[in-house]
Amino acid sequence: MKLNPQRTAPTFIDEGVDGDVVLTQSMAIIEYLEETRPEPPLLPSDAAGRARVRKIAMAMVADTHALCVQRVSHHMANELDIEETDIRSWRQHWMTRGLNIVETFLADDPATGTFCHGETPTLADVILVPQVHTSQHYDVDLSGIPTIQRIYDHCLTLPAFQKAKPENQPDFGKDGREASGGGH
Ligand SMILES: N[C@@H](CCC(=O)N[C@@H](CS)C(=O)NCC(=O)O)C(=O)O
Repeated sequence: MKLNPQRTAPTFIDEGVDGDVVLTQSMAIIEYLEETRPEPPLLPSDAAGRARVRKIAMAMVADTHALCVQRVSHHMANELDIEETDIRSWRQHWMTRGLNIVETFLADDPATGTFCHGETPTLADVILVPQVHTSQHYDVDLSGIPTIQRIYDHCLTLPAFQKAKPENQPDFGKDGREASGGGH
């Protein structure tokens, strides 16, 4: 609570010579890492490319993930008496819609490569992979997003993405739920 009054994951602490930097909000953290550890870059060198990468990421972070987090479903269940099956259907609706929109951003755009943007991973892939993982967890129909599926499958062949999987985190399963990434 002291470090992160919003009580969300992640909270990031960077130990610096002038004291700790404590950050929350994944986009702010990733951009901080980009500025403080610029190699390898997670954002393209051109402004239009950076805007495209941020567009893909924000369609997930702001327009999809935010509607499907635990505090939203808890409010629906506990304050609004909405049934679990309806909450599940709400989550599936917004996840399907968000991923379908990102699929239209990616499919047939020459800027899309092996990854969301070109031939190296960017902030867009860093955000997209956990959203696909979460959607699988909630049995979202992923059949209509072949470009995303291709990029997701490729990312998961890379050690950095494998290392970041929820089941490879030290707190995974500690409270009976998936602790990092599956908990939302
Ligand atoms: N926009 C925030 C969202 C943070 C967030 O909601 N994280 C989830 C875990 S993926 C969480 O803490 N859920 C707990 C809850 O909703 O109470 C970010 O990108 O960091």
